[in-house]
Amino acid sequence: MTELTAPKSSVTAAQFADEIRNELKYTQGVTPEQAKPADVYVATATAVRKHLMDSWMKTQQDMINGNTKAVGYLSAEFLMGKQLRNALLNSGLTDQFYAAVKELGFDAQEVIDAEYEPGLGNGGLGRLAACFIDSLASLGVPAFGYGIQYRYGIFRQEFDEDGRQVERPDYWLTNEDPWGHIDYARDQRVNFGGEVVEEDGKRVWKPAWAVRAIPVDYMVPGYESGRVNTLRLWQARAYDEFDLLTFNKSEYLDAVKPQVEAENISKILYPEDSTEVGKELRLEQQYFFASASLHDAIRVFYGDAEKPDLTTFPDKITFQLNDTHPVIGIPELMRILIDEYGYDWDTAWDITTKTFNYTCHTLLPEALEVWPASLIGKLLPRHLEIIEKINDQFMHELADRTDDEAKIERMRILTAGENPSVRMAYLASYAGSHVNGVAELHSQLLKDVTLRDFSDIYPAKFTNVTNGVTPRRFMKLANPGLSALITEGLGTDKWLEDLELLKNLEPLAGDDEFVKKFAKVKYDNKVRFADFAKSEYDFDLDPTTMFDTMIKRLHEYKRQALKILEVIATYADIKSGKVKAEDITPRTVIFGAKAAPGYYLAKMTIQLINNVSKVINNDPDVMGKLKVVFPWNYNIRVAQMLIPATELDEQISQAGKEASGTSNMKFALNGALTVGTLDGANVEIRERVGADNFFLFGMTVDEVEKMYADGYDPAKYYEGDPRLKAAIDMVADGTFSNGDKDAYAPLVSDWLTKDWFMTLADFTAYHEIQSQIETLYGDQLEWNRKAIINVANSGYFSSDRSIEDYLDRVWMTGPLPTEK
Ligand code: 8GP
Repeated sequence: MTELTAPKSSVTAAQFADEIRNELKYTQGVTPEQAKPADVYVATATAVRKHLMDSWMKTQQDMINGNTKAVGYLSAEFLMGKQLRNALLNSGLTDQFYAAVKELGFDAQEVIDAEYEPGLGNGGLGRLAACFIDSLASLGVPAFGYGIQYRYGIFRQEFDEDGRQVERPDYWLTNEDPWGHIDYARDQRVNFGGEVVEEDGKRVWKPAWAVRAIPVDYMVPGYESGRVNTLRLWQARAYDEFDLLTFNKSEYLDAVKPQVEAENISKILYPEDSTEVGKELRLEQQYFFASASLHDAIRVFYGDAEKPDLTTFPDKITFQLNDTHPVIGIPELMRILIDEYGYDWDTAWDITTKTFNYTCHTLLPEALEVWPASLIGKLLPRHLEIIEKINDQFMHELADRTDDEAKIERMRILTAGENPSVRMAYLASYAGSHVNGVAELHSQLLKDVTLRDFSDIYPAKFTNVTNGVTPRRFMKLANPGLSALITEGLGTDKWLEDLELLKNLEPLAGDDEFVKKFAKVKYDNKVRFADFAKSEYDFDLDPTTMFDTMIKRLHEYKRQALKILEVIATYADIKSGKVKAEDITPRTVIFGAKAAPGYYLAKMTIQLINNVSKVINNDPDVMGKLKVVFPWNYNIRVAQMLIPATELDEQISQAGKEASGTSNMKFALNGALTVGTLDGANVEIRERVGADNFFLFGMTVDEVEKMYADGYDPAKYYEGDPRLKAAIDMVADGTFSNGDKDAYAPLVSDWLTKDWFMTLADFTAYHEIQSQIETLYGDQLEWNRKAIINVANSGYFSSDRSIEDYLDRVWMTGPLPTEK
């Protein structure tokens, strides 16, 4: 057997430079003199891929020939971030790259910048999927990420003159994509529409149209594991045969229509929008990638065998359903087993239920997908029949287990009545082996509230796996300064593979010299971000002010409104003379957020923040004391710059609404202190770093529930806190809209009459905690000690640990054997 690739590559810088030259010549057709940074980027990426090729092929061979169950991570989103530096790091070629590029006469940063960031995800769920496949490869677990290669990812965000969000298309594939290998030979046919007929006593699906699914393969190199997994993203293409008939009748436009429609399936990432339902194209996307991926896995493990023994399928691979988007894969596997391979229902059911597990990522009931049965029937008539049968079987099973008819009725997968619909979360909870939430509190709330009936009947299915983040990207790549200091402090860099080793930093929080070094790293990161913000956005940031950051999707439940109202209240305090500008801690408040294109109040909140920023940043009364900036188009690249520079991290959602959060973990690991509610993973972060090192405020889940039950009246809080009143009045009186009192009327009216997420009720507590924060910030040594304690105790939040939990609790598998 061949050896795995050595972790640290033995290639020299000179050799690597030759490889890049070679790619420039034979792939790009340019001399180094003619080459542009973009050419060098493509050439380097191509060279790195070649380095990974042996490990990639060997990992696949070991997986196919061995007995280690693989993991299939089915996800509609993979928010990968840029690949070059990560691939260099994981293949041990970083130093060689910098030296080689220099030798070739290029600026490494320009080469890195030539890569366009793919935005194939909306936010937390998509980034989590990317962290997970990194960890799977780093742990040496054989795995596939399966998703869609969208032609357009999440929109590029701009702000217009009035501060409004403008969505622009994201042309990420206009340039070369050296990482993705289009594998035409391993395409899959995905059928749609038509009808089901009875033939020889069998139900036979006669589809009306089909799409060709072509895999685009991305290598997923593990960090020093010698393993390289695959991210397989499907592209939709039309079949030529479709237009021929019409074309022959010389109706050209009609002839290409099906082509265009077929290719639309992978054209665009659906905007995250909890209010949006019934999108036919979205269901097409879901089925498209679920079906192609399941067929692909069968091909990978059983080749072209005509009668494979698919009862062994669950021993070959276990599929994780990343939220409800791939849940249509459940009836699809049933259909494949019964219709394509001739298994009986019970055997198919046994295989299917052993194959799937389901992760839920939300607590918002409106975010749980529900499809009209009529739509499923139109696009996937055979699947609707199968879902009906699953539902019947389920109803019988429930009748055996409980006498509670109301409960049975509540649990229907297929709702009763005139316009039935299919609840995808229920289908997944019934058919999946395991169901998990993404933080302890979230999993508890799933059991107690969202999926309560299911956890009553099937308690053993329910488990928790707290999210995590990859330290390779979010520490080593994002924060080289802190990474070097940690390695110095620990005397080893093994923490990148075993993040719990950070615990050993804790004693250093008592060492003033170390604390000062840590503070210096943070300051340098602030300077770095200020430089970036200047060149990228033309912002002037003062790195001696506190960097206070809130980055996440713009959503009412996350409560960016709470933050901006507190900023406005402080501004109002100074303007009215209640507080002297010199008495406040100078702060730079940084927001990053995209709002779903159709989310009216979220977009208005963006506009408000932008206009508050305009007014405050230009007011000499607060200059140097308070500044608000909103870098547009927040993405992974911005996150990697901003998180290491942040001192105060805002995690201020209404308790019981944020499933987990993952930026909270990234911040703690990069030495920011958190101000947060008892929500999502904040709870666990606080437990680990200690209550003294976390700024807790706000109502708890129980208090929130009680307030809903008692009837919540936001106006009472407006009247009760003069600072809050002053802030809201300022929004209403046109201060941030050139005197236009109507500009924010819908927002103001929502706050005063509805305020579903209780921003107003938590406002006073939020202000009080901010005062404590300012006091502590005055003692820089103490502040930084606490920041170090945060870093030291956050090793648990590595995605490596999350994956180990999935391996033990859900997937029941592990790494491929290594050969020594
Ligand atoms: C997010 C949760 O909101 C966040 O708390 C959690 O950290 C993250 O998932 C990873 O678990 N949920 C989503 O991003 C989400 O539901 N996205 C919708 C597009 C489905």
